[in-house]
Amino acid sequence: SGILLAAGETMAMVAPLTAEAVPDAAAFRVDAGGAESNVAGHVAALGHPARWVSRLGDDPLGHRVAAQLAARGIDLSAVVFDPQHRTGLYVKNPGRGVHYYRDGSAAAHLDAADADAVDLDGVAIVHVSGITAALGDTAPAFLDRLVDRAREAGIPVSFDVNHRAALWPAEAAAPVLQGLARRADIVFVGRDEAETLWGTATAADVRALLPEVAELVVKDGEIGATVFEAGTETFVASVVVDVVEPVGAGDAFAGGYLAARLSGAPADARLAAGHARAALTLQTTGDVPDADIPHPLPESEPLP
Ligand code: KDG
Repeated sequence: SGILLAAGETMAMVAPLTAEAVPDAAAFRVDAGGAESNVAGHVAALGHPARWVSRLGDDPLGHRVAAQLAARGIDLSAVVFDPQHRTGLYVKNPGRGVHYYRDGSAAAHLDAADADAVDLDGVAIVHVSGITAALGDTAPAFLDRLVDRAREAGIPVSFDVNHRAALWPAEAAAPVLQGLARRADIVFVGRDEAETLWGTATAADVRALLPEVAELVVKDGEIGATVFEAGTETFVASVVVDVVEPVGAGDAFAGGYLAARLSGAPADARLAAGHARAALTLQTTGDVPDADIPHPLPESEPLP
């Protein structure tokens, strides 16, 4: 099958353990949170080799993020610890959005030379996202160079559009994210996300906008997802669950889908695998399913 290589920023994520608001919550988890490493974690959990490439600050949160990702079975051998810049942080306020503390982070200093240093031997899929295109001055060049190198090596590029409105407005993001999608072989985009960016209403409209993408996956939340490939169109309905907190579900979907693709599964099985991972992730305030968190929280004990 080969390695899934994912690249992009991962931050320390602070989230209430239950779906309470941050000002009121009694207990929190501090885990690793980043779209691309989330995908790598799902792929690893499903039994495929996954590597994550990025920079972390050489600080306690950076080392915690690394430990958490390693415990998910992700290969971190290519991660650089940057002594000059901090690990980014993000705070999840369940049902109310996310707050970033990431300006000038170590990962925002990824650059084209970092992309040149990436070892693509044995890599079957390179997975990136539009978040990197919105980070700092040099990270967009990292993303561009990595996509170019994968294409030159004949390695399929998987691109999750991942427009983050807190990083850049839709008007600025729309042409950049469309251009990146055009250069990818596999594209994940939300139907509503595409509507915000490009004004498309239906999955078929998104297909009409991106006809050259070999494998275009349009996700429509709790309804289902459609993959367009080789003149065919396959729709599979989402799994119905009680949603605790939605952030991370898109990455879970991509991870499940890509793991199934590495196994050679057909379109309907790829979509079903995506929905299955998303369903698990929707049931936690974390970015990934609780079962994948290395340190189960002990029952509280009184002080001696
Ligand atoms: O998809 C989940 C991500 O949004 C989360 O992990 C944080 O990477 C992140 C980002 O930039 O929003």
